[in-house]
Amino acid sequence: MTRVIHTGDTHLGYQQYHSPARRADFLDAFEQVIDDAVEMGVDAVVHAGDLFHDRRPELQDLLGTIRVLGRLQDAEIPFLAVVGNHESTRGGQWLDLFENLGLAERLDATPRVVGETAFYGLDHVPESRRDDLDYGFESHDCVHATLVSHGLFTPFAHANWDTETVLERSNVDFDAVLLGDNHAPGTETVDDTWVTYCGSTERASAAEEAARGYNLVTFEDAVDIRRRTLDTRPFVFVSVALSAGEGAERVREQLRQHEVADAVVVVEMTGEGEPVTPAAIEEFLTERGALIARVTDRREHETDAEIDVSFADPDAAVDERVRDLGLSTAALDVDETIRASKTPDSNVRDVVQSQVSELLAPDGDGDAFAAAAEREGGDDGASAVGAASREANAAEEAPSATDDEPSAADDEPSTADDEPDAQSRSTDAQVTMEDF
Ligand SMILES: [Mn+2]
Repeated sequence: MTRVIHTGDTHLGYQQYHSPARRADFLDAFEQVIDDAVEMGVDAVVHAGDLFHDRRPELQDLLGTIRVLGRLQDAEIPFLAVVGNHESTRGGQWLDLFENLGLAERLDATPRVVGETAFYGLDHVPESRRDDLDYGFESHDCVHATLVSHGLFTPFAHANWDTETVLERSNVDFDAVLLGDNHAPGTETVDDTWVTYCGSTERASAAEEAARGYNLVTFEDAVDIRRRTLDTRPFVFVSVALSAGEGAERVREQLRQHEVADAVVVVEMTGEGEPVTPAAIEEFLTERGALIARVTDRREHETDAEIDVSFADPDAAVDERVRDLGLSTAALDVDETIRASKTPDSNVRDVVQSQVSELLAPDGDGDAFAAAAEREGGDDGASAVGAASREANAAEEAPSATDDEPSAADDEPSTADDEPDAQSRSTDAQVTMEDF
């Protein structure tokens, strides 16, 4: 018998809504998973990618991660992981650092045996490089075998990676495939193999309304997958339908019926009625103790029906567009500096200027200005899946390049204004993507 926790998409370091408290929430959720692992005495914790929110976790995120993983190490529970799309870098992976510290093990094409089960890893591989994969794994002599991977696999929403093909082409017969990337949990069977997403451990976007959690997976005669929920930051979702003549007072009246203390409160206004200033409603909520308040007035947008964008998550639309552009590393770095939440708006201009100056310096990385398509051209066709996926990750610079999930986006819109935060910030910084 082998019993493991299957978690993923922990997105450590994500300062959602520019809130340090939210950043701490992501670490807290991860720590709860580790607490449970120690308490239950599981045989391993399996992490299916996106340990970090982006490619540049900061010292406080690394220290927090080391502290939490250290607790698992004290309990002698291995932490087995693959690299996700958000955290993937060109050089070494952050996971390699933890492996060097003895705090984690990177899964690959070689079996990592835990009890009666062989665990294999397949890092996230960008769509354009999947044809290179031969899904060759070293053989094992265990009762069970499991593949851990990160990507949007069928038959789940937003899928672009065919699970049936993976299973058919793999030379190992897997009992289960433990996945990350899709933040919505779900379990299905494909050709008699269990395929499951554990979901994210904190709400990485307001689209993730359902409770967050992880999977407890037991390999015995059969595979048993159970879901456990986590006690995360309360999110309060309120939709107020206004009738003719109604306005801000009606919205406040509805909101008074909700417990908003310490919560992230996401409000939408629909219907008709008088103009309402979202900022005033947000202030009303923060005065009542809400940690974060975001109010969207959907009434203004109801005539824009033909536009295929959800205003609840404009950053998802921006991510999709960025992916399509096939930008250079330099451009993606600029995009991350502008749009990610960690660089204060007032510093964006200076940070971008120094990033670009470094790259342009005589000893700088001139390749950073090559577009994604050019970078991929140098592939020498690695055959082993582990090597191929590591190389693919090494060449893949876009944390969101193949990420279709709505939750992949950064911050929520802060007002009813349909301009994502990024728009105004990039204007402030006087930098556009065309400059790169
Ligand atoms: Mn993710």
